[in-house]
Amino acid sequence: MGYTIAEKILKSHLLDGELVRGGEIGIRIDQTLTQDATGTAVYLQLEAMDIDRVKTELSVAYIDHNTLQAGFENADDHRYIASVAKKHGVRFSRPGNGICHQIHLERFGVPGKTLIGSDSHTPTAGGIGMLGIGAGGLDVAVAMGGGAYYITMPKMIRINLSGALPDLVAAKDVILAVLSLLGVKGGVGAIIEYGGEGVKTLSVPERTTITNMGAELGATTSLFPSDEVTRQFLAAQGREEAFSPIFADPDASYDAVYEIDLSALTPLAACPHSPNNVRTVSELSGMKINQVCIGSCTNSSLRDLLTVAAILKGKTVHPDVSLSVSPGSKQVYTMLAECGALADLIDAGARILECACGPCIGMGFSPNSGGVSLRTFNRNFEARSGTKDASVYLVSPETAAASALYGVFTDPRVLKDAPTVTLPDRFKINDNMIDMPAPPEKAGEIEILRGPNIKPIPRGKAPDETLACEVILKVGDNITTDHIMPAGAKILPFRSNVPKLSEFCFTVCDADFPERARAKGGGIIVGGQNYGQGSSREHAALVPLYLGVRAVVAKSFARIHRANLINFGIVPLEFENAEDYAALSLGDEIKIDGLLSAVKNGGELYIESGERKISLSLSLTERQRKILAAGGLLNYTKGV
Ligand code: MIC
Ligand code: SF4
Repeated sequence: MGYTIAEKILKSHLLDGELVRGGEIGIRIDQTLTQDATGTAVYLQLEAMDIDRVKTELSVAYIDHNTLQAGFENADDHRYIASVAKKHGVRFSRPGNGICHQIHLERFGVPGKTLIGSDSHTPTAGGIGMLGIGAGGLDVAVAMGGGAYYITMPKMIRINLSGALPDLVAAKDVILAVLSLLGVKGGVGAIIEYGGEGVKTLSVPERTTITNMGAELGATTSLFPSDEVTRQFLAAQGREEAFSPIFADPDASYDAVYEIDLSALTPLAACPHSPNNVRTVSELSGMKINQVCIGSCTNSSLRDLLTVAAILKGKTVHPDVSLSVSPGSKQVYTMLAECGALADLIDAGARILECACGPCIGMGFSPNSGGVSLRTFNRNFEARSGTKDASVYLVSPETAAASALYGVFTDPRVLKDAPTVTLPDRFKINDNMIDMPAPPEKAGEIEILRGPNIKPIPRGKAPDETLACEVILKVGDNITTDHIMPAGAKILPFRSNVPKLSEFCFTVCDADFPERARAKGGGIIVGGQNYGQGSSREHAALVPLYLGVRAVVAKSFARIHRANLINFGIVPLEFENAEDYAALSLGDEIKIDGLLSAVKNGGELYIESGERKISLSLSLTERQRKILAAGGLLNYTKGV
């Protein structure tokens, strides 16, 4: 039997286990990336593991999230990351150079290679046939040290594309259609591969919009084949030698196959507060809007911004709308400037932001109270924009630009002329903002620069044999890491300071949670389905650990967050019967007997609450058992 694209890459990188779907495998990682909001924790852990020099083919540290500097904290973090990168053999992309996923694609991605990143949108690289996976920071640190990266061998989902996109219908509409088909849990435990004749009609930036937002399906990653379109893109980046073709074998086996006719798609929007709450733009047409934000790792390519500039050229943004544009990279920004498109954007009234994540992570541009914001981003979770009662809709650059002109939700197909955008034969290449590390013989001379806001990472400890405590929080389904550990301009500066960060933990759901957790000396959290979806931030495990959370009992967990819980010694327990979720309430005293033994050796587990005895399940691989029993991956790696 033939192989899927993912199986071919996994097979050539397999270090441990067998390619049997559902089993645990360890793979060799060729490249890693970090960004600054998760990066300080990654490098603190790299240091804690006594790794002097990274062992990957390439590791890059990007600064793109915390670029707003209203105090010393972010600037100190950047300085720390720059110095630690230089010392340990990591390339450093300076602030202002752009968003990690966009730059990595332009300058470093290689079809057929493996990449893990401490950011959930690392699968963007799948648009050129690179296996990119989002991971917790500690997993990334281990991979930098040359260790294998462990995942459950995913099942394979295939999406066949046919036809071609109509004018003003975009790649964003394709992924929104997939989200409406599969939902935010539809990709959990799976790799999504795109194939079929329609693939050839999509450029690399369009493919990466689709693979980027595959993260919102909960998928391990998404992949396009590496074909002639990929070769041309890499050649235009001056990197043709990085190209190699990769396709799925015709007889590859998939667990599910879906068909999407590109020519039948219409403009779509994800409505508040979930990326899979999808409706057609025509249904929403006429709704008054206050703000439009164009950018993020989903839609900030040259192709996207040239399209937006062409739509806005010679016109004026509606007086009731504030429009921001953040280019994805310095390459995009300079090319927009050189061809005059930047002037068209400025002239139409766009507020141009620096090349960074910006409003996507709540770093500025929060909407007005109760405001309606149309964003070309990938997440519209409650409060993520910085305004709790705002309504955020996720749309294509085409829909965003048309709506910015009219001041209401507008189907871009009303624009008479669809802009024709052709990608250049040669992008403007200048890597002057990506610093080289020091050569190994000079590394000893480099001083690591730490600021007062950079605090040590808390260490986990082995689970108790009998856990007796209280339910200190009960939450519903699809809790995101933005609920657990919110981001935004006020909180992100404390990503290197877990004690300070803990004051904000879960406050979106329950303002009293941090106080209660402290007063009770910790306890357990009860969650619903897909607990911990969204970002890869390990702070969503580290901070609860700091607040004394010893276990989370949920109906099910999202992949990266579950791995992060295990990495920090928090036990991810599942209800054997989902209905038992109703039996536990905030403040209940609970007891779990034999927890440590069950972690080590398996066996039956119950949670006792009053008269009730509720069955739990804890499915762990041998490796995960050892990690949890050691109180987390750092202890396990160091043999503590
Ligand atoms: C996000 O989009 O939520 C982030 C910010 O990029 C996160 C990482 C983080 O929390 O720092 C992600 O997607 O992993
Ligand atoms: Fe940055 Fe937003 Fe992309 Fe996360 S989703 S990496 S915050 S642009």
